[in-house]
Amino acid sequence: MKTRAAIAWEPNMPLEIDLVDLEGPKEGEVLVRIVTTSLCHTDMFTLSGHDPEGRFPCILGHEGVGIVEDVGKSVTSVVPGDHVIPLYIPEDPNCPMIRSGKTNLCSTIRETQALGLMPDGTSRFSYKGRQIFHYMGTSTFSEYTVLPEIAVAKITKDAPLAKASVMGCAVPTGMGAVRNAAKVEPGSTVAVFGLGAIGMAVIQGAVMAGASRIIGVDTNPAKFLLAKNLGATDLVNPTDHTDPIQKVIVEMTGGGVDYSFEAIGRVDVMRAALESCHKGWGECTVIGVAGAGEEISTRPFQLITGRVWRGTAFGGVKGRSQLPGMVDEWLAGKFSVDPYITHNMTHNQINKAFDLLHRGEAIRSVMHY
Ligand code: NAD
Ligand code: AHE
Ligand code: ZN
Repeated sequence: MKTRAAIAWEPNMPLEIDLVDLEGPKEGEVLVRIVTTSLCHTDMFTLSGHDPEGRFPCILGHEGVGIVEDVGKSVTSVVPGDHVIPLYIPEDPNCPMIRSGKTNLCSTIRETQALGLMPDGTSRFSYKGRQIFHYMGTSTFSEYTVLPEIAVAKITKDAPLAKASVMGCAVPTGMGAVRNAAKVEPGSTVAVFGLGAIGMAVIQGAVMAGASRIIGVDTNPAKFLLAKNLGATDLVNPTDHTDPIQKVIVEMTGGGVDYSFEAIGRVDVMRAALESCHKGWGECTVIGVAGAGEEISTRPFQLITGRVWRGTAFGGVKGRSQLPGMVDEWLAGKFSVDPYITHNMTHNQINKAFDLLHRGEAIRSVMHY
């Protein structure tokens, strides 16, 4: 079949909308019609050419929601008509990583996914006979996409598809980082570095966890109003201070925060976030994705004196067994996704979404097919 898709032909070039050939689902795969998709910083990061796993030409997009249109042989868990969220971290109950019970990092199809291919080592996308790579196993910037059955989470049909795309990455990543990685307790102090959608979801998660103080940090003060509305108690712009930001936060909190989160992808800020933590127990969770060749460093003394550095992908959320429950929480009014959606546009306007995110003007742009 043909599908309308935004093709990333090479790094740092605008995406081109065109009709692409898509092969139907093979055994264990499903065909999904994406209804809405939103733009995450990670798509922009890969387009920048700094992602060591970025392969071109490809169809980007990993934050979306859609409807199952067709299923391949042996698919049993979804049927046409089901509403699903594509998962860039699948959940295969037979995967040893999942069976360990210790992680959400399912490894069943990780190798081929990183190569931009389906589990059988081929791509379903092509353009005039030329292979186009998948991206993060999801490629939601195509109206129709093919995914392994283990990479779709079936959600309730009550969830409005016009808004649910942000449940594909931003919300579970930030909230999950608070709940599953840091395990923030009531009364904790929290610092959030980077107030994009991920940082905002950390704030929302920290409020829900009962944090007593939530310090939002961003170099773009345009982000402060939303962060405050979501529950940040303090807002700090590092450029307003001559001291390093970690010194500012340690002074503000009388020794450092209990939990910090880096949601930017800058290794210097990852260090600052660790060093903003309280001696003896402060824990820093890295969420931001840094470019190829980047490394983090600090004085080992920071760790010897009780601070902890950790990271998380997709907030530690297991997509098939836990994400549907988070969607239910949203629908039950435990939190709202509305604040994340600053822009709505058509899929044809996708390059505008990149511009808005790049300029720091959007939290999430939701694109409607
Ligand atoms: P975003 O671009 O919307 O937000 C980043 C924010 O960081 C912006 O508000 C920007 O002003 C701020 N910022 C930039 N430099 C700064 C600095 N030096 N100090 C303070 N603030 C600064 O991005 P996003 O979509 O929220 O994603 C954030 C990061 O999280 C990205 O690196 C993304 O790739 C990553 N991410 C990781 C996961 C995961 O599973 N680990 C999931 C989603 C996104
Ligand atoms: N390909 C990059 C790493 C990118 C990365 O860390 N991706 C996150 C999700 S970001 C979503 O917005 C992730 O899931 N990581 C776990 C995994 O297995 O990829 C690189 O550096 O090679
Ligand atoms: Zn993302």
